[in-house]
Amino acid sequence: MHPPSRKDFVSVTFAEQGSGSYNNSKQWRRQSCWRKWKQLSRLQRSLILFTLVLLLICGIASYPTVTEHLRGLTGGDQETDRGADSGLRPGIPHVLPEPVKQEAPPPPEIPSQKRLPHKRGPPVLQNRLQKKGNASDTLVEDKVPDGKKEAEDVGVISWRGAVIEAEQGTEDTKDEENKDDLLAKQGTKSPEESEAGQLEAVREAFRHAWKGYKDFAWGHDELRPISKSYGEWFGLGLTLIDALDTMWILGLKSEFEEAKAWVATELSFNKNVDVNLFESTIRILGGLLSTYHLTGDTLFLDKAKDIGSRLMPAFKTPSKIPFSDVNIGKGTAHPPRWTSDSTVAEVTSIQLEFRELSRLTEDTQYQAAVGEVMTQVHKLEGKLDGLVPMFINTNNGQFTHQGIYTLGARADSYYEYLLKQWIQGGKKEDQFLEDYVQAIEGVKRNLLQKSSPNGLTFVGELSHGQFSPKMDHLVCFLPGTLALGAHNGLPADHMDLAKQLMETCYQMYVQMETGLSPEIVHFNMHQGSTRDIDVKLADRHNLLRPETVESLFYLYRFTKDKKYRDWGWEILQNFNKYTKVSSGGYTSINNVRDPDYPSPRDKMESFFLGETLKYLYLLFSDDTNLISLDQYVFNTEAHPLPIWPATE
Ligand code: DMJ
Repeated sequence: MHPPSRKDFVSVTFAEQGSGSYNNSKQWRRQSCWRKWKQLSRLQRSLILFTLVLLLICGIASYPTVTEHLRGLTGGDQETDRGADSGLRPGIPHVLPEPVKQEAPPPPEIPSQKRLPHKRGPPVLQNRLQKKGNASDTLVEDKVPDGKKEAEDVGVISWRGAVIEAEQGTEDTKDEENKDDLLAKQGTKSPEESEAGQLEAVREAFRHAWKGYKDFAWGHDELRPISKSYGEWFGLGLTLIDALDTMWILGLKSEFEEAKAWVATELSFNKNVDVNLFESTIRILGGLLSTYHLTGDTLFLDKAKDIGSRLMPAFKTPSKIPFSDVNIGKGTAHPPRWTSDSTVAEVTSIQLEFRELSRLTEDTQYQAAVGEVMTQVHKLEGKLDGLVPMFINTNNGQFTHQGIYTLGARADSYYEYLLKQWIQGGKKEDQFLEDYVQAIEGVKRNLLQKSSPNGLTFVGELSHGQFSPKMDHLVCFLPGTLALGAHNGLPADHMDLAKQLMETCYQMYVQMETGLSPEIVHFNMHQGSTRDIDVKLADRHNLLRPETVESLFYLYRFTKDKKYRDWGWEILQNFNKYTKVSSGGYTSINNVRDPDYPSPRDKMESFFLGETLKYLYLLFSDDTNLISLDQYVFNTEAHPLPIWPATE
């Protein structure tokens, strides 16, 4: 017998046999399983089905923890404070009725090297991050602890996100057990650096952030420092414009000049692009107006007039309550896709800027448009002791989604702008003052509580009569605003409250393992609690927000109490330690509770340069004439606008 040729063997005999026997055995197995199943008694079959259903339910029950964590890691693409940030929509109110929970016992301390990889986020996200990033740009620890090894197995780079210079080291050991000791200790901590050294440290931080923006995101909206790229929101050079007056105030002349050249030659608002009315007003219009005032350069005034007039179509609504979005190229405006509502804080926090534009241009249309909004909101039903709901309808001008009251996202700067419009206009417009004072009384009556065990004063939220001990970091603007009010003659107890809330906002930083505050905290109120502050998994991120250092600036200016400066210094050091990216820029992070892996989000918000670093600089400066609070009022994006002279 001749052996079969190689061709026959492979293509006919072996291949057919192979595939045939595979299919046959699969079919055979299926049939045999089915036969066995049919041979079982009804009881046996029911038992097996019951067990399977039980397993399925267990699986589903453990799922929310994972999804919650996922939500925290992914977030919205544009995370600001108005809800687009947290992916929230009016139909899903941000403040859900939340019963006061029984305090769970504190979780046992897990040594960092024993932490499970799931704490660092799902592998799919980690991989994506790693691919986008460049490992060579992040500091890799020499010795990788066990926990890190696990993380690397699923594709995580060992990231610290920080250039830690010797003099920037900070105490990161937190005495979790003894909060009394902790509070006492923190009050006595004092930096060694001189005023000049601290000012230079802020300048240095700015230069580092600017280097990242310049190298990888020049002319774009936001730097993505890990991936060395940029993100676009409006496509208008948002970070550059937001940072203009900061550079001026910090004395960074060459940086300012190159940015100014870009504004002169590249910045055009004649673009077919949808912008958010509030965000572009506070960052772009506000930034250009303040830079005009500081420099006297009409380039910035001309640009301010251009963007201001292009935003006006937003006010063409049946109620004159503006739409949230404007196409500045087409001159059309519209609400978000899913509703005809606007956010209350957004429509009531554009007034300082448009009022100033009217004063400068002697064109009353801007002031009239934003004044109409305030007049209507003043008269509306649906407030609780001066506290406003979070949404307002652009068709009928009424509040919607009523019954929820917060000083956080979607309502915060309404209160700030009541006081600041009164100050801007020379303290003559009594309606603003009345509404502000009434609202602060409303806060005291409805939202103010103390935590346990240390009695931290905090501002919670109210949802349909139910109190929630939840406080956004955004609320930390309030100590500064209260102090500003007291400085302008409002009752002394506003200052007392400012000081108490300032302490609380500081504790939101210092009680975290990184010394940086999470986005949202929950306070414990039950006697016997062992700690004051809890943080949910989804709320552990830090976006480099300014509110606490903003308030520290006001408190220091008015009291000269050194501790506020010391607290700001600690915060700056922790930004340097956990958010500074070696190739340039700072990044928001996902987890303020994990100093070993804060988990970079790969985004530097424009307000880090526009606000956070500016307020830190002003905090460390003893020159009270550097943006005197008797001559300027800061808009909600930290752009100083002049207080109008008494003669006007
Ligand atoms: C900034 O855009 C402004 O400070 C605004 O009022 C609140 N959100 C960010 C900073 O957190």
